[in-house]
Amino acid sequence: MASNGEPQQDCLFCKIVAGEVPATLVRETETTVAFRDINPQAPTHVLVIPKAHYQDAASLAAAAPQLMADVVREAGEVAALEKITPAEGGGPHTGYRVVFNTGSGAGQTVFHTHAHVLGGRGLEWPPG
Ligand code: D5M
Repeated sequence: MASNGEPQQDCLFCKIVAGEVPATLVRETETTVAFRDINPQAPTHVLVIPKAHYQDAASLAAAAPQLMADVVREAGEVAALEKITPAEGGGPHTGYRVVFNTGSGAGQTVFHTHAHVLGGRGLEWPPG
């Protein structure tokens, strides 16, 4: 699929950006949207996406590094909103993980870059 920043007709997350598919929004900026994952894997499980369509994190970083920076910064803003940053006291359920699944072999199912922001419970390492 093209990965040039243009909306893709058959892309679920482009449809969320366009308001054609409902989502539970957490934050929105000029360039990004953050919404709750429909199948949460942790008490906080929010997806941060660029509004522009790029198929994965690496292609986004290569084509539009400032936009990638926006996504990563927004992941931190979401964590702060959800009170799961280490600054919240370093208890057992602070600290969070930002994950970009890249490629179907790594579990990527939606080919519009998204950062999973996961937290609110203990997170094991290595991940499965
Ligand atoms: O992550 C894709 C994620 O997208 C997966 O965790 C489910 C989530 N998802 C799928 N459809 C929706 C809608 N409609 N709203 C919110 N979240 C959704 P991946 O890394 O590609 O497997």
